[in-house]
Amino acid sequence: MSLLPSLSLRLLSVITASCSETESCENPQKTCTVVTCGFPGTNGFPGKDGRDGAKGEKGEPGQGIRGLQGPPGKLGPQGNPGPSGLPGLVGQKGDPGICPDCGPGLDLAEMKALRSELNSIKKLLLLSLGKQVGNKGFWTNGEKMSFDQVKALCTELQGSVATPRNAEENEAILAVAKGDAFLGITDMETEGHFVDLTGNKVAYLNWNKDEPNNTGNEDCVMILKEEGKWNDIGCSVPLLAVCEFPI
Ligand code: MFB
Ligand code: CA
Repeated sequence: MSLLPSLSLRLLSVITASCSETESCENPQKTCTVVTCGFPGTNGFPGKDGRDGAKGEKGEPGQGIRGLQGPPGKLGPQGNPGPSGLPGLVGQKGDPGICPDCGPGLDLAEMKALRSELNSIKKLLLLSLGKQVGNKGFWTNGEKMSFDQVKALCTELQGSVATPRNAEENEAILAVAKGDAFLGITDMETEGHFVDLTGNKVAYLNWNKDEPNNTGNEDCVMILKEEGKWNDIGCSVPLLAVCEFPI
């Protein structure tokens, strides 16, 4: 069936009267346009699908039945060790030790007697090998070593590096050492501020002429064998060890 007749009915007919070639179209009365409309056409064919629209808002959670709980997942990696626990309670007192060769333990009186005997032996050794001034004994092993080694030796023997508090003690140290020896005095903490090994400023000083001069950074103190005068000296210079002990 031709579409032409319906189309011709529906076609817009536009009749445009226009001026003849001999007349000017400048005169608006001479031209006009007439438009008549036909009946609306039928819907055309569906167009091609449009592009996807913008993503919509998130919907409300579904009202469906909650699924059953799945099986437990696989075992995770081992965690880090936790913090140490609180210290336990003090245990009960143990039974007295058993020493097959020991006699019965020493009682207090026996302990005191033993300590007194030990002190006597110490005093005897010091007097025979060293010098006593007041309640102090001075002793040397006759070996030269660094200042740190002298400190370690005297500490191990439960004494300390010889530190003269007066001229009499200074003379006794010189008599024991019979050579250049370290004293228990340094200015390691504060240059020029000489203190004993407990950090207390020393009151008695016996510097040699033009000493201390800190030649090449001297933080230790030696007693000079000639007159027992003092010189500041490097702590690693090997000098005689002299220890002092309470008597
Ligand atoms: C200096 C003394 C220094 C060294 C050096 C050999 O005295 O101050 O500590 O002992 O002699 C001149
Ligand atoms: Ca010096």
